[in-house]
Amino acid sequence: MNRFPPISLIGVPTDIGAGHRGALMGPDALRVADIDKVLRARGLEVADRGNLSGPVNPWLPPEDGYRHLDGVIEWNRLTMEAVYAELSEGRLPIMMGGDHCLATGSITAVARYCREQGRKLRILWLDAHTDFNTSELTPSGNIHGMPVACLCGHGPKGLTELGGSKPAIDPSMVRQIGIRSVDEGEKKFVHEAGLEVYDMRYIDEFGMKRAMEEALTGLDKNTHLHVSFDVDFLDPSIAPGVGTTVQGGPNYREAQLCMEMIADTGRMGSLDVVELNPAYDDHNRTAEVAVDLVESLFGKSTLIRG
Ligand code: NNH
Ligand code: MN
Ligand code: MN
Ligand code: MN
Repeated sequence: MNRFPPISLIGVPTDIGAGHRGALMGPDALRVADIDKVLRARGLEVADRGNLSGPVNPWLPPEDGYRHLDGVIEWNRLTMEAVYAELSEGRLPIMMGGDHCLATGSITAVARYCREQGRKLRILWLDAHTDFNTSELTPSGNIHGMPVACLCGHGPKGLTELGGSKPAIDPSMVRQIGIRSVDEGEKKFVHEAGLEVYDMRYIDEFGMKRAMEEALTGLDKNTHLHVSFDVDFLDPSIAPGVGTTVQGGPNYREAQLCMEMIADTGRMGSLDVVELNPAYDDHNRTAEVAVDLVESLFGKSTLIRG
């Protein structure tokens, strides 16, 4: 019935790259919201691999433009290995963060797997933020604001060379959706790099449908689609449980449409769900919305037109 490979849930409980504490509880909040059961109910095979274990968050101020660089590198190394292991077994990894710095490890693994398999890679970055800061540009030193830059080769060696000396990805592989908070220097760098951004102004003017049609253009049978879902992509009225809320995000229906259009491609091969922060949530409401949207990524649809 479904066309997805078996799924592996990988919990990565750390907030080492964030500016607020609490995202380390994200994986368990997703479990409490029944992420495994909901996917099994769709006929999918799901294995929960449990949580990775890495260094504690020492909660120190930034040094030379990076907060906790060594710890961030270690957690990303662990994440890369775990995600790569699942892909090599033909499985679809869902990396449950944890903060968004972890997408560096996750996507480095996906990019390596795609290179080895001779597959093309398209990355959908669903986020309020572009995460394209460097140590010179960052206003905070928080590395969760830097993973796209690191993946494109701009950042400290320990993160840019996680998977070898060449950058893991090229900016042309990335489509960013829902963007509405970009730092001044970061904005200039996003333009220089040529990242394709569907910001909230674009979504206001042309709608989520058009944004997603554009972002998904050019996929073919040989394309692996990676979705990096930062929960702060969503409007805070439906998703208060994140460290960095930004007003004016996609509402529930827009977010559903986004996920359903991704599901319709049948190309999703890996997923990150990051930045969920139960310390800021209202009961477990944001985790439940995130799981509901993940369900849609795997084919749940409100479409009855057939
Ligand atoms: N741009 C800000 C910074 O770099 C915020 C990043 N926060 C995020 N990114 N949640 O997705 O500090
Ligand atoms: Mn992010
Ligand atoms: Mn964000
Ligand atoms: Mn549901």
